[in-house]
Amino acid sequence: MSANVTILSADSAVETIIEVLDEDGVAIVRDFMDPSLLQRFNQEIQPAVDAFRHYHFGNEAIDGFLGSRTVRLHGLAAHAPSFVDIMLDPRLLAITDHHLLPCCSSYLLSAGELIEIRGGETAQRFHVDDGSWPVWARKGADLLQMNYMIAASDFTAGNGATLVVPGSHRWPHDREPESHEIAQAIMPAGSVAIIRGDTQHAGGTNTDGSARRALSVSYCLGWLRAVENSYLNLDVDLLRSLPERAQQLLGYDIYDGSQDKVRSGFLGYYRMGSPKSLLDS
Ligand SMILES: O=C(O)CCC(=O)C(=O)O
Ligand SMILES: [Fe+2]
Repeated sequence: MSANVTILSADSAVETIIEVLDEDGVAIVRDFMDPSLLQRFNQEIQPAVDAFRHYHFGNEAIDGFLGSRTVRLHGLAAHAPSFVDIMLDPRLLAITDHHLLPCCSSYLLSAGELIEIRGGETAQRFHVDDGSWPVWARKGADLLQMNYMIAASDFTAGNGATLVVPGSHRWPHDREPESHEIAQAIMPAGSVAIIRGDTQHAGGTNTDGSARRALSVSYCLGWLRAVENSYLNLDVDLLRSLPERAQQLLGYDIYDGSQDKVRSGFLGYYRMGSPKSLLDS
């Protein structure tokens, strides 16, 4: 491992962050999270972390990817109200607007995922998160998603800090990284590693036994099926209590493809109207 990730300070302009992402496909911003908001998130989510039980698909490809010593939680808005404030962070949305709005009229929360890597976990295979959808490897395919890996605890070399491959967003889809091309997102709690959907990365190996907690917030093009099934993870009464922008990001709005660069259709009808009407009733 000898590559480096550019580390920016919290007062960096969104334009500066975007320049680094254009160049490297990945950037770290330190002190990104307000410490009291992060503390609130960690406290609110703890009971769900304690109650976590592994789900076994019985398929090595997916069980290995998710990790046998890794806690993963979805449905975060149901467990931690502070998650909603985090997913609405104007800086996250501004960076996501820049990357995804050229390819869709609106985007969705793809997943809000707590990823806590514990002692003995081994590294994930290198992958791109755009690889969730089969179109990603097609020549000229759009960027499909953006991932914000927020360090909810310190990310260290020994506890499984995310491995990233700067510049790999420009690579052919089947190129594998050599060790000198790999960097590790070592960063204190409160930082964020911003990873384009087409940049290679992997969860690291936890050799020292201290838990590495990430809050991964990802957004995908609005015409894709989101990775997390928020319709089932969150109940409608909770949705009714959220700000309208959060409702839209969680899928409670019609997708209007008539605004897209390549005109497309309307997606996500509820009773031949917008799912917003379910929240109003
Ligand atoms: O936990 C990490 O550092 C990376 C996880 C990841 O990339 C994934 O699950 O897609
Ligand atoms: Fe990933």
